[in-house]
Amino acid sequence: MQTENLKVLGMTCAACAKAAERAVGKLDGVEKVSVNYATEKMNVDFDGDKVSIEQIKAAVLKAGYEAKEED
Ligand code: 9UX
Repeated sequence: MQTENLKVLGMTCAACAKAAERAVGKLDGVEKVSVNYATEKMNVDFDGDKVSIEQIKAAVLKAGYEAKEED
């Protein structure tokens, strides 16, 4: 299991954070995801053998937001 912190751009309300969480949370291999609307941060625990950070970023983009690696 690995953990990553991403910056999420484009969220305009707290429900956006929940929508982004749902989009990432349904990916196979994602163990746990939480998005903080106020800080625009996503913390995601995932199995790198099943899902890549690129796939996670793509899921966020498809949901209407943009995730960036910056740590
Ligand atoms: Mo946050 Mo609402 O976008 O559609 S403004 S979920």
